Amino acid sequence: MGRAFVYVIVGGGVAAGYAAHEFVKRGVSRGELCIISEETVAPYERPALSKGYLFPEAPARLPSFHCCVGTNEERLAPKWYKEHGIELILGTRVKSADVRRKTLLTATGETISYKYLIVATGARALKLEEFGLNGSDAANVCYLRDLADADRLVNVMKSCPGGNAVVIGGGYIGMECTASLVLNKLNVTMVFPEAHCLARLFTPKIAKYYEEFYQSKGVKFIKGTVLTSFDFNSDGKVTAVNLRNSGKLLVDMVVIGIGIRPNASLFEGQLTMEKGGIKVNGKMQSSNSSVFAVGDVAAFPVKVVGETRRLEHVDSARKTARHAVASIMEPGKTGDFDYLPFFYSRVFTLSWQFYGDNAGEVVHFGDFSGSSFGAYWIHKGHLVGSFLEGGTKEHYEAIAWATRLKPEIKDLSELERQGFDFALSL
Ligand code: FAD
Ligand code: NAD
Ligand code: ISD
Repeated sequence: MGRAFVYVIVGGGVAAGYAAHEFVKRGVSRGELCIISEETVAPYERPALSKGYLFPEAPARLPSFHCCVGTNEERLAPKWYKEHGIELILGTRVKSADVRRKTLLTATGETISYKYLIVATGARALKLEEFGLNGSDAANVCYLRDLADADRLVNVMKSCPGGNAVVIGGGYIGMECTASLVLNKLNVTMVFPEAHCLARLFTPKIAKYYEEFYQSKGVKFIKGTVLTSFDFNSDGKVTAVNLRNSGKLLVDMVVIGIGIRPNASLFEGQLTMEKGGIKVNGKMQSSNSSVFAVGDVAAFPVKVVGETRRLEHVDSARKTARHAVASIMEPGKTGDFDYLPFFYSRVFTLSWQFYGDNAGEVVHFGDFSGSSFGAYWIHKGHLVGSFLEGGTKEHYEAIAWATRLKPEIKDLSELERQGFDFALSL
């Protein structure tokens, strides 16, 4: 049994939702497009899962955060796909792909063929077992990647009000989940191997600000160590977390955020890979001309840094998806993707944005004892990255613009003296 479509998107997350929106904007015909997703719901804004979804009061729930509300555009509820003749095949995993024959085989045994394929399979959370530990299946151990994980996290939080939570990992999931756990009145200890939180991006000075803010909310930090094992009770629940050279912590629940792996295995040996993902060109086209890759799974040329990168952030998922559709539907009019990396986070009352690349020397500016401060990164004599906490929309636009311009910086102390005004002056 089989069906044939002109366009198939495998994966039903953020990138799939924005790609579908772009297909409709560009005039896809009824019956031409299908999305196959392992998830049982239509594409939604994944960032909501570690923020509004975990609020103790009036939490966000679907259908309120289907794509594309994250960019203040229309909300694509399941009805929207039906109205536009887009086949949404949900709760269905693609188990193999044959790019030579242009076919996908689903776990339900259906063969789906395509003329153009967009791979939007995102990534999966790394499990403890991949580091030689066990306990991921315990009832009070949580990960956070999809809606099912978020529901589980909510239930576990509710099962131990006022209890002790340990968060393993000092990255994005660790920081955002810790804030949500505190709002839900858990006592949280964060454990991570690095010297400070969000080491992928933050400088020690920036990290110190957030760590002190978190400490003011009661969060404890145990840094420079890793989990070595769990203690379990007779029900298989985790009762304690054992740390390397840092003792034991009694716990009611554990949240793990130790990074991701792109879901690229369907195409290994068939498409060229780079940075753990599918390598694409500036049109988001892979080494097979009928296959495009977008979002977390795609390694694409980031012109502004002169490198191929795989970005794990929502803005890049949205824009790579739109660009792939433009490349497919209007190849003559679509140039190479020219993207300025953009990351952001919101925790407690704090909110920051980052643009560009965090390479080279750093110049901090603003009031680190107040509520608005930032940093510039200067590489090979040019400003290549900018960070700002507590800005307005106009302030963020100013640092984005300054970063995009890559101005020459001759004097770091003069840049430090001008601080944020430098971005405003361009
Ligand atoms: P995903 O959104 O992960 O979608 C992948 C889809 O593919 C899923 O539906 C999955 O089920 C499906 N799939 C995978 N394999 C198969 C298969 N074989 N068959 C069928 N379907 C398959 N970024 C930010 O910039 N800011 C934020 O605040 C932010 N918050 C986040 C909060 C959380 C909790 C998480 C997990 C991520 C967050 N991110 C954030 C990152 C951002 O959500 C991702 O970069 C983005 O979702 C990537 O989009 P994607 O479509 O590539 O992958
Ligand atoms: P991450 O890469 O941001 O952080 C992983 C963290 O895991 C590291 O900082 C480190 O502290 C820790 N770690 C690594 N190995 C470890 C080990 N052996 N033991 C203990 N800790 C270890 O990944 P994440 O926080 O898991 O986030 C998952 C994905 O979700 C990422 O792609 C991230 O970009 C995305 N996300 C983004 C946002 C945002 O942009 N605001 C928010 C949430 C999630
Ligand atoms: O980009 C985002 C983000 O941070 C969210 O929480 O999209 C979602 C939506 O705004 C939630 O409705």
